Amino acid sequence: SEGLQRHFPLRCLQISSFANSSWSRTDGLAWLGELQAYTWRSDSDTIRFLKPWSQGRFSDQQWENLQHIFLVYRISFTRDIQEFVTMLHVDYPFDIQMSGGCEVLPGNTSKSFLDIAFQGTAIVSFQGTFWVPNPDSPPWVQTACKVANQDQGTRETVRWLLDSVCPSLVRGLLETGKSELEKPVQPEAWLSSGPTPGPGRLLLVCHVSGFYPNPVWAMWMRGEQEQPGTRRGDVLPQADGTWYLRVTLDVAAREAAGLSCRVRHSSLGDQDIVLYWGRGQAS
Ligand code: J76
Repeated sequence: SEGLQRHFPLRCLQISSFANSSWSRTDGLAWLGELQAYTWRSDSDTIRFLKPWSQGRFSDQQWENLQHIFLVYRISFTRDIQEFVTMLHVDYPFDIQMSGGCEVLPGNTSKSFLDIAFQGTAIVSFQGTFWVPNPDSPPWVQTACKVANQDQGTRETVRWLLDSVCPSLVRGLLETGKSELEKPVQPEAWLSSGPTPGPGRLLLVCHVSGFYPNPVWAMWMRGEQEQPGTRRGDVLPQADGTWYLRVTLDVAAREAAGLSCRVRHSSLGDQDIVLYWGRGQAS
C-alpha cells in the first residue's frame, strides 16, 4: 500500500574510528523505519541479517554481489582516508560517521541521501553525482572532495546504490517485513512518585513502556483538562525494539488527588489508557 511506504526510510550508518596510522575500525548498521535490520562489524566480512525478512526480495546472488561491493569499499575507504590524513595533515584520533539511504515515495519515486560527519560535525554530502563540502567545512575537506570527485567510477557506483539498489531493496523489505513493520504493540503504563521536589510537594511519574511504533501521546490530566506543567522525558529505545517514555508533574501534595495520566497510542484505537493517582501506587 502507498500509505505504508512513506514512513519507512532505509538508513545505513557507518562509524569509522581512526586511532592512529595503523589502527582503525569501521562498523555498519542499517534501519528500516524504527527497526534495525542489519549489522556489519569491523571484524566480519559479511553483513548480518537481524530480521527474518532482512534479505527482502534480493536473491542470494544479488546479496553476494552487494556484499562484495561493500567489502571492496571498506578496504578502499580506510586506505583513502589514511592517505588524505597524510596528505592534508589531519590529526589522529578522529571519527568519521556516514549516513546514507533512501525512502520510497508514492508513484514509483524515491528520495535518497548520503551525509558524512567528521568528529560529529557534518562536513560533506553527496549531491547529484558529486561529493560536496558543506559551506563551513575546513579547507582540507574541500581538497579531499576535489580528489574524491576525480573518481568517476566511484561516483557512478554511489549514485547507482542510492537511486537504484536502495529503493529496490526497500520495496522488497516493505513486502517481506510488512507484518512486523505495520504491527503496533500496546504500551503498559504505571504510576510512581519521584524524588520529592520540596516540602509539601510531590513529583508524579507516569511510565509508558513497550510501545511500537514510536509516536505516543501522554499527559497528566485533571478530568478533561490537560495539565500544562506536564514534563515529557526523552523517548528511550528498549532492547526488544519497543520504546519507553515517562511524563512527570510537580504538584502540591494536597492537589494530587483526582489527577490522572492519559495515554494515547495507535495500538489502543480510541481506548486510551487512564490511570488515577492514589489508586494503587505507594505515594
Ligand atoms: C558510501 C558507499 C560508497 C560505495 C563506493 C563503492 C565504490 C568503491 O569501492 N570505490 C573504491 C574503489 O574504486 C575503484 O574501483 C571501482 C570499482 O570497484 C571503480 O572502478 C572506481 O573507478 C575505482 O577507482 C574507491 O577507492 C573509493 O575511493 C572508496 C571510498 C569512497 C569514499 O567514500 N570516498 C570519499 C568520500 C568523501 C572520500 C573522501 C570524501 C570527502 C572527505 C571525507 C573526509 C572525512
